[in-house]
Amino acid sequence: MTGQWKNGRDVVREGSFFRDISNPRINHVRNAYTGTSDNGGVHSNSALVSYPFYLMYSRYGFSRNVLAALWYKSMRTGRYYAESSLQDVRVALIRAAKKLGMSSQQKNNIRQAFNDVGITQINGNIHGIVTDRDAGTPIQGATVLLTKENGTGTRIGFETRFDGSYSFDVEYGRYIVTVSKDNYITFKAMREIEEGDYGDFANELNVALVKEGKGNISGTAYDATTGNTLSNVTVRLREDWSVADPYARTITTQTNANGFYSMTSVDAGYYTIEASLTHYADAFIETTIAPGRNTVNNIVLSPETSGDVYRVTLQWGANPRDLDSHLIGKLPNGTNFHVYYPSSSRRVYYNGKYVAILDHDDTQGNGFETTTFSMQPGDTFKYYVHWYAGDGTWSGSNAVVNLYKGTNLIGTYPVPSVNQHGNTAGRYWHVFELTNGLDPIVRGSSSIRTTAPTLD
Ligand SMILES: [Ca+2]
Repeated sequence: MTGQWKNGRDVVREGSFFRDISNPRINHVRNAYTGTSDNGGVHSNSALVSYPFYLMYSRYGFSRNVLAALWYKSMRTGRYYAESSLQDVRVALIRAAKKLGMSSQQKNNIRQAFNDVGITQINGNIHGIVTDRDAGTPIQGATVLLTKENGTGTRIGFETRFDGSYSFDVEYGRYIVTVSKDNYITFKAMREIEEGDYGDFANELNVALVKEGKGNISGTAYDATTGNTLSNVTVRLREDWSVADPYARTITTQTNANGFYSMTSVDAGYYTIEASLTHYADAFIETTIAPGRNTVNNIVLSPETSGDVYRVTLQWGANPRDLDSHLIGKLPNGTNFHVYYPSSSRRVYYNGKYVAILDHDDTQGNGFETTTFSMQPGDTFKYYVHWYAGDGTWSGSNAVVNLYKGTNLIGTYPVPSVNQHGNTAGRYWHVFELTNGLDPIVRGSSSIRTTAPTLD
């Protein structure tokens, strides 16, 4: 590409071309073709997507190679379908830039190129329910505030509704979410909201407020695959949920020879547990210490694996007694596999190599289950959790699923906020489906249903 931006110049007569990408007739949404010919002018209106490419090159200093990588990535990870809008392209490119590790400046330049043609930003959504941790009842009239993390202003407030719910549509950014209410300790968490975080991508943050007092926290650290306890794990309790505050109060301890740690008489509040041990992926757990109670947070650490191995861990609280991990997919010969607890179904091999192994399962409360698997390009696997037995509710299970690729944590899925027993709400938690490629595409459809997912 040496400044040649004329589409089709080699296939039509000398000196002619179809469209000049550097100077298209349709260069802004306001002069888009809106008639019915050519299926709504798909060819001439396509300039609204190709012109930002040119602007990123000519106006915002992206190299052609970077743009090629960006567009390619967006095609692989974007949510494109027949009804995709121009804004979906913008959202897909920003998501791709994020996956490529581009800087904020580069992402802003992408946004600017789309603004230049009139494809403006769309908001993302965050919503949740605020409850009293002790009583489990919704809190009406709690103040939920969203403040841009860099402190440059955007500050949006909301009072929770009668059912404790709140919902915001906000522009992209990293936000500090605070939830306050008289007589309760103020809650604080960092959440990143990206453009187009709607539907399956919407952010859910449920908050159970506690009152002042002292509580204890304890737990045991385990190897995710062997189930053995781990000693000398560094366990750091850090104030607030995932807020990058260098002045946050921290308390640090280590697990003993039995893998056990405990901290007593800790101020009630909201904390992030950061656990680390050499040759294991770091683990992060957002937790709450309630006054007069002992909070149990076991720590499940995933041993290092090679970069193309996936591992999924499921952890849950005292109730229900027994949740089960299920992984389904197709083998290269077209037959289906299903990896779960029966001894004959714990391992699947293909051509002498393993596809998936249920490394660890539990049948009692405060358990964890681990499945390790490898995928071929283009494979799609689905992961779900079955409520096998026990009391309580889905929300009260405190279940969380973590997905690793190598030592990178690529997804965390808290259980959906369904305040019902599995018998009432459904016994199947559809957690995610994963399509393997240069970049894995994970859809966190996360919902409770009455039937298990099936393979297409
Ligand atoms: Ca189980």
